[in-house]
Amino acid sequence: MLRRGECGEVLKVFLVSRNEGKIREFRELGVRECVDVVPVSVDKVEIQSDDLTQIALYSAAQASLHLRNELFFVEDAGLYIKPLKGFPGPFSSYVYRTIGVSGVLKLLSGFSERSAYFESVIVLHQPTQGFRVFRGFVTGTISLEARGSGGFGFDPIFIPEGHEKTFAEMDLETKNSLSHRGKAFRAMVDWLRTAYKSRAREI
Ligand code: ITT
Repeated sequence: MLRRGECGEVLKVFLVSRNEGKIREFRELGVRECVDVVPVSVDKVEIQSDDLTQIALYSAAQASLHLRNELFFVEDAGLYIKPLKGFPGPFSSYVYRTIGVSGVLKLLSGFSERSAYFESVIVLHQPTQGFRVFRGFVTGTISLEARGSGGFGFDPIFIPEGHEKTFAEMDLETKNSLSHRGKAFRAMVDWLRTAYKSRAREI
């Protein structure tokens, strides 16, 4: 997928996830940043906690039992809706599977204040150096009805600030340029580039 001629040195990093939407987005983000994001599925239990960082750190620790010598990352993300006091937040995956987009819209019926944000927490594992956390946020509002067929999860009801379309009405590149996930990923890549450059200087 990534050719050396276009990118110079391509960094390869494994992504531990089973979420196809998330994998698609990270792969595209990787192509832009000259990082080959290789999805891998590992048996792990997702703990319940009201803290995304704790969930992601626990997932990364479990994955490291299988991928001890690999550069890999996991991501945990959630949608926080202000008038619902942050719900579903860290429970987004469960809420999406149970009441779904239409259930969330029902909970919000009658609310004129509909502000919300997405948060992404990435935990990077570096062999011999342990874990490092990167975060990204995007603020916006919850639409009055579901719109669009792109993306995944709550994308049809999330309108990022300064835009009129929902994430599900945008193409993958546009969503990635604005999203919580894109911001966390670019922070990780910036850090990796600096870390690898200084290591190369030491050698
Ligand atoms: P993993 O295998 O990577 O853990 P997952 O689906 O369990 O996949 P998360 O716990 O991080 O992933 O996701 C929580 C849920 O939040 C996800 O299932 C979506 O419903 C929602 N979500 C997260 N990021 C989203 C995004 O960019 N757009 C829409 N919904 C999102």
